[in-house]
Amino acid sequence: MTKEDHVKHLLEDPVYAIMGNEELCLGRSNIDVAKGLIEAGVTIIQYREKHKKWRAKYEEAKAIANLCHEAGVIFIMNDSTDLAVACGADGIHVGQDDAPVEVVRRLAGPDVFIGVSTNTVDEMKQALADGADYVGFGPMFPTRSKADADEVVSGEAKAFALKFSLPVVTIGGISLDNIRSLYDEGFRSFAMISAIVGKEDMTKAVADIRRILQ
Ligand code: TZP
Ligand code: MG
Repeated sequence: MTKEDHVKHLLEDPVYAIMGNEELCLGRSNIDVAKGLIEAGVTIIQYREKHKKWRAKYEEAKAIANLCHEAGVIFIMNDSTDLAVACGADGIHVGQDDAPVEVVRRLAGPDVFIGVSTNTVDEMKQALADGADYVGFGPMFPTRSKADADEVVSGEAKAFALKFSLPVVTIGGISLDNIRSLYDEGFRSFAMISAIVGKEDMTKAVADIRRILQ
């Protein structure tokens, strides 16, 4: 699949699973979580590990990237361009304090898609101007999975996001109880940590999410 196919897929499959750190995954290892997500039919997986050393992240992310690619699943690396390139990630997701899109593009080349975390209208406009391929947008609701999360997005930013020209992946506090309301507002892509990898039965969690979006 090309970069364009990958980005298109973000809007075709609403479920974007983020792995979180292992403590958000009920003690399961990242590898086991990735296997479980693939078994659950998730097709977009982001590796987001804030605590381990580079070598440990590299070893497990490389293994997870291989599992994803064997299964035809899109693999996205959070934060680190070097890890993304080293593991053959399809996409890289950077925050406002990570490497700028232009630098990520220069290091990773033209075939990798780049997502940027945004919270405001200005950040979305900047991501577009910088050449991002999609934006993460949130938090939509309060979240306990990210200690330094921004304020919940404003109504103005939401209205802008719904008309934005780049794919918008919503994030932050999304659960079975509120995902349908976002869908009904017009959002089509939902990144989740606790609602998926924080559940004992990830297959059921993903199936429940898909059912509620039908
Ligand atoms: N970025 C903004 S909110 C958030 C991240 C990584 C945490 C999302 O986790 P959850 O458990 O889906 O609220
Ligand atoms: Mg980051």
